[in-house]
Amino acid sequence: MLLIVTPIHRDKQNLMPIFLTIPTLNEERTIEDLIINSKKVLPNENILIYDGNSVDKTKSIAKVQKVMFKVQNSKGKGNAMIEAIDYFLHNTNLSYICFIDGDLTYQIEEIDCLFETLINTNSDMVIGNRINGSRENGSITKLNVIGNYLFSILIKILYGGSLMDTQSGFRLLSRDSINKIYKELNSSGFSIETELCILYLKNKFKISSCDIKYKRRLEGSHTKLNPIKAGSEILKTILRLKFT
Ligand SMILES: Nc1nc2c(ncn2[C@@H]2O[C@H](COP(=O)(O)OP(=O)(O)OP(=O)(O)O)[C@@H](O)[C@H]2O)c(=O)[nH]1
Ligand SMILES: [Mg+2]
Repeated sequence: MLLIVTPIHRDKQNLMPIFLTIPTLNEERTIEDLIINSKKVLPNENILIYDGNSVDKTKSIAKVQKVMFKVQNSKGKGNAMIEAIDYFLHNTNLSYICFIDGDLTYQIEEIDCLFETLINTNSDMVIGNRINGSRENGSITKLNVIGNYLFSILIKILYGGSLMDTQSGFRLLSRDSINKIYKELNSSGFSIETELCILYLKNKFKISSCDIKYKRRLEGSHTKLNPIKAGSEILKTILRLKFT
C-alpha cells in the first residue's frame, strides 16, 4: 500500500510537542553538532541528554549548549532510556518522546518525517528505517546488517507485524502508548529497542516507519556496541518475552 504523508506546516509558534532524549556515553566528538541541529527543530527545554557517566567533554558541551543533562543511576543504554521515559512521564506534559543516538549517525532534521507519519497514520510508534532508507558506505557492518535482518524475521515469526529495522536508534513514541507499557521495560542495554518493538506488537499498538538516512560515525568517534554481547542480549529478550 502506498502511503501518502501530508506535510504538517509548522513554525516557531507551532512547535512539535516532542521531548527529545539523546542517550550518550563519551560522545564529545559528535554531541555538539547534534545538539545544535536539534535546537533548530525543538526548544532547548525539550532536549535531554541522558548520560552514562561519560569521562570526556560530553557533559560540559551539553552545559554550554544549555540543554538538560542527566547522569543515569544504573548502567547501560536501556537503563538510560527507561530513566528518561520515567522523567518524561512525570516531569513534562508533552505528547511525544523521541530517541536519537548521540553519534550523529541519524539526522535529527528527519524528525519531521517521523512526526508527520505518526500524526497522519495515527500511530503509537514511528521507527526511522535505515534498511529501506539510504545507508552511507561503512555505516553498518555486514555482521550488524545480518543480525538486524535475522532479528526482524524472528520477531515477525514470533510476534507478527512486519518491522524492518527493529534496532533503529531513532524513533518517536506517543505518550499514551509508552505510559501503558513502560513499567514492563526491563532491558538494561542494547536490547531496549527490541523490547520496545515487542511490547508494542504484543499490545497491538500501531507501528509505522519512515525511511531515513544513516551515516557512518565520524573519525575519532567510537562505537559502544559489542555485536556478540548485544546480539545475545537481543536474542534472549526476544525469547524471554515469548516464553515467560
Ligand atoms: N546513557 C548511555 N548511553 C549509551 C550507553 N551505551 C551506549 N550509549 C549511547 O547509545 C547510542 C548508541 O550507541 P552506539 O555505540 O552508537 O551503538 P550502535 O549505534 O548500535 O552501534 P554503531 O553502529 O557501532 O554506532 C550512542 O549515543 C551511545 O553514546 C550507556 O551505557 N548509557
Ligand atoms: Mg551508533
